[in-house]
Amino acid sequence: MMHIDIISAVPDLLYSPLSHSIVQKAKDKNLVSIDIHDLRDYSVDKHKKIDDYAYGGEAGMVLTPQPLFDCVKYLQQKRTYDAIIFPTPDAPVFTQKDANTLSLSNNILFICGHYKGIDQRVRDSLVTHEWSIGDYVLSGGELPALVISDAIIRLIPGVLGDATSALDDSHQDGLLSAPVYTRPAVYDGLEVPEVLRSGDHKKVSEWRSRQSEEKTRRIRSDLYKNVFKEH
Ligand code: 6GU
Repeated sequence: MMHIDIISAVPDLLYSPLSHSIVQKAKDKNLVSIDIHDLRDYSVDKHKKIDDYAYGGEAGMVLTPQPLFDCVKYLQQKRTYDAIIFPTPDAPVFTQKDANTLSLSNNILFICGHYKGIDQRVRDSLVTHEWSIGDYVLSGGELPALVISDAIIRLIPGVLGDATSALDDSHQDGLLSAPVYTRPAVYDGLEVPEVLRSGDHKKVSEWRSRQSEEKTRRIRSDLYKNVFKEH
């Protein structure tokens, strides 16, 4: 079973998103277990302080090395990590390819930063992978750690049934997914495309590929070019 540890100074941000839907189903099936660790529990400071001012006069607080080193060292006595991940905006963007690779891991550890970030020595000495989840700024690493965890967990074999297979997902083949429809065939005059109701599996498959390609070219030309090597 895959195990995920998450170290956070704001652990309450993490519980609910990991207790519902696909992630909860994966836990129920014993395909993943997740432990959340409150960084403050590892501070040896008498006021449980975990941050301090940045050297050099930069604005904002920085998570201090001691609680992070002690927490990671403690966890490393229990497990050997395939990846110690620091979600941060100053890193390469996390992709489906990265999710596919990580879904084969046994043990993953996330270190969530808050405030201005974490002391660079933690990144240099402990962290093995750094990812951003997109080009915008969030208040901390908790939401990114949840996003990355969800992307990984749903790919663990057995988590999704055949009916919800990850193979059809947007991005799995580098393209966006085709539109989907359900009953009724006509809703308030709005029709489901005829081809999807035809029962002709070859035609349906061709239609879906075409839709997928056209939609990707229209709204994500960056992805389209990567797949079709066109410029
Ligand atoms: Cl991984 N962290 C933060 N704080 N902001 C982000 C991000 C990560 N990815 C995009 N924005």
